[in-house]
Amino acid sequence: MNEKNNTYLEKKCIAKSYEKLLALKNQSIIEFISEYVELCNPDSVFVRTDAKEDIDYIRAKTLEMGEEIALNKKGHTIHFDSMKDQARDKDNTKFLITPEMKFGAHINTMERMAGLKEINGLLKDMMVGRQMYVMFMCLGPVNSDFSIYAIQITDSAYVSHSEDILYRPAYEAFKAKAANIQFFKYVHSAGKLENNVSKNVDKRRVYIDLAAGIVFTTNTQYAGNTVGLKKLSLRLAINKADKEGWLAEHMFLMGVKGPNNRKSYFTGAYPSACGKTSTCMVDGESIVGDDIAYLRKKDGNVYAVNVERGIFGIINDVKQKDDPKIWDVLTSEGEVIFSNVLNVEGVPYWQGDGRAIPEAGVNYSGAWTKGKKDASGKEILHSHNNARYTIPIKTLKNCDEKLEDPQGAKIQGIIYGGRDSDTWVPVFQSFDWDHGVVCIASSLESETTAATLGREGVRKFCLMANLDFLSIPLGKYIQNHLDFTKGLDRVPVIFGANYFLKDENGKYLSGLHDKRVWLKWMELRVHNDVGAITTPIGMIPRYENLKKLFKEVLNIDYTEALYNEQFKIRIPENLEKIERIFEVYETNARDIPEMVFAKLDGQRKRLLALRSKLGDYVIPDQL
Ligand code: SPV
Ligand code: MN
Repeated sequence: MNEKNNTYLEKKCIAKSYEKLLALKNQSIIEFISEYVELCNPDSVFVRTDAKEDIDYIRAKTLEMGEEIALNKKGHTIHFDSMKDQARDKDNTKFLITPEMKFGAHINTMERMAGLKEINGLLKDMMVGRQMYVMFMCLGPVNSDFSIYAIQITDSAYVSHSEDILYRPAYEAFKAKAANIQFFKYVHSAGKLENNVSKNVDKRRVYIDLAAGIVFTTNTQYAGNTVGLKKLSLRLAINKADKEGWLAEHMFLMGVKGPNNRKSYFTGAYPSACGKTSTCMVDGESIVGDDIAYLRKKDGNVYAVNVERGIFGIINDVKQKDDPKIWDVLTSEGEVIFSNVLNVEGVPYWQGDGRAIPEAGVNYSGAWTKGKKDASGKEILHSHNNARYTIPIKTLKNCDEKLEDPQGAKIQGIIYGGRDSDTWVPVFQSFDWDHGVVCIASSLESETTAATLGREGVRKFCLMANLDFLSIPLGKYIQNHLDFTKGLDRVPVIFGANYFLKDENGKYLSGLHDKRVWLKWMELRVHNDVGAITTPIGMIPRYENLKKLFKEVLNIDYTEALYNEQFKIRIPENLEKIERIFEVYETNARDIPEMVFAKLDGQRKRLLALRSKLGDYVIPDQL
């Protein structure tokens, strides 16, 4: 690096930031930051260490710059994203690839040099008039086998603040490791702002340069696009995990209590808006994390950590009655960022909060009154479908003690759940690991909801709820899962879950809280404490075990009639599902493990054999 760069960086650095960088004794960090200071040309650079005063500085900046507005409760703020910037932008999220990188269908890619040219063009002088924040962070607990370090560069105080709530600070870890540290890199600029929101959303880009381990993001503020350590890291981590023999997953991590104070840890992968966060927050159990987990093999077992220490959760339908734990946090003093909800004189309102919808307030569309329409004449809801809260997990009363354990939690079960109105039973267990990986995890589908654009109830293929983030070919990803448990002493048990099964009149067959019972059943199954009924799709609960659990957990008299309706094997629908999944994999057949076709075919044969014996719909009693 030349003298000129050093001097330039030093000149831009404020509040001892340059000294903070030098103290890291790592030339590659200085070079990385210098490169983007020169390109983006911020007025000043602030380096955030782990010190409280630095964290407070960023919090104060969010208010000073207007990216967040203080609400009435101490520690509560509200942030808005542009009306056109309310979710992850899948179309403009691309992997920059070189000719030897093969990704196959389902993954959005772009030629690397063209992508770098475009993004460098966009970033040029993008931070003029603004301050650049440099953050040193860690994915997973610091100083653990799971830790991955990361540097975030951003011109958004809101992004920095969110990252502080969601991830562990690691300036001291960077300092201790000096030149021996490897890290992911993120460069973000919100671009031109108008009323504090990104103006040029048409130039929103999320470009992932796997070769350099850098993700670039421009012209957006929505956290799913901008907070580097969240979904941008998941994409880098899946690629890194592939090379190193572990798994990076879109999964919650939770403890489930069994008899005699036993606690068993589960991870669970569910597509967005399919019950992932609400499952790991259920009453009576404990939460380690709600979104991203890393899984590694150690001493013959699988262990997992939560990559995060906070939650960026959907706030829709959070009610005092149904979600008392999260309600408590959202209505008590403490650090909370609300995004894209309605602000009525310092009080936040959201959809399905159990309160009357106010007549007027301020939301992501500006001043809002009931009935306000957007440019296309569509009514603007008071709070967005994808409105969110950002909170530290430790503020939840049911936060699990494993949250900061560098060893992680030993995993007994893995759950895959989708939104499925007519095929899967509410809960079932795979015959073994391979069957679970193929016929549950790799067969996961989910129906679109009113919360996403387009027609409702359209089934979408949703491999392990991780398809949006895959940075390796589908077949390789599945093969890694098949290989993962080879040689282990104890292999986690794979379960399928479906909270959205409906009867012929379109009425949900499960209650909102039934998932608490399904969790208890799975906990008993991983210890072989209850039996199960073998069906062509896997093992399902016995009526008497569920009846007892419904009484104990929910004080509900669970009837055999409801059990038969919920757990009948729907053979035509299951066969159709297998055809759909076959089709997905046949279009990529070259890369797909033979095991996938073999297991799907085995399941098809079992279903056909049962149908020829007992007809299309088979209740558990008949088995
Ligand atoms: C999801 O959509 O899966 C989320 C929110 O967890 S985002 O940060 O947008 O990915
Ligand atoms: Mn998620």
